[in-house]
Amino acid sequence: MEVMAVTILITGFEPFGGDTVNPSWEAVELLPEGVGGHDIRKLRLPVVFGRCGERLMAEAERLRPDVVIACGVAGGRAEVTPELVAVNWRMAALADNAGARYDGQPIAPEGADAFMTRLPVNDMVRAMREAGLPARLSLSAGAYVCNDLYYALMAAQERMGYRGLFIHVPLLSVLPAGETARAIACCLRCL
Ligand code: PCA
Repeated sequence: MEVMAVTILITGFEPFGGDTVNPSWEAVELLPEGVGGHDIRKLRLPVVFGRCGERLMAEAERLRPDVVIACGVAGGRAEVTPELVAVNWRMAALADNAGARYDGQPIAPEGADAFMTRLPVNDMVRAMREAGLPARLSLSAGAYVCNDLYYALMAAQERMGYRGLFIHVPLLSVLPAGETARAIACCLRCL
């Protein structure tokens, strides 16, 4: 099948919470410059509420990608999990890398309650499983910085003309970075 080659901006996060590496960036870094004919651009983001989305939008304004896929680590998970939903909420016990902590409040008081990705997440999960990789669809990205980024990404989707998605990945002890990179590449080939 002929697929249309697109430009994909893919992001990973810096370490946080006392860790020295973030598996999301380790995996993104391992991706080749091109996957399935698509042009891959990479960006490492700070684990800071608000600022992560601002950085991402600045790069998206510059590159004008067709697709933006943001990745982060989810400590307790055993699978690579495309996230269906971004919610308008900040709530986490852990402070971000700038020391900010939120007990439960909207990201954008006037904004939509939630956004759902329109990328083919079911196909992605199937493709990863067929490649022998652990995968499932997730219905919540939480309410820490990953969800914050996802919300900012999706809130700008129409204006920017890209399609967005967030993918949570496991710890390196659960899935080595090379395997996670292979899983992300499976997702990119579904575009
Ligand atoms: N994971 C965190 C933020 C950065 C990251 O990699 C999260 O799941 O919110």
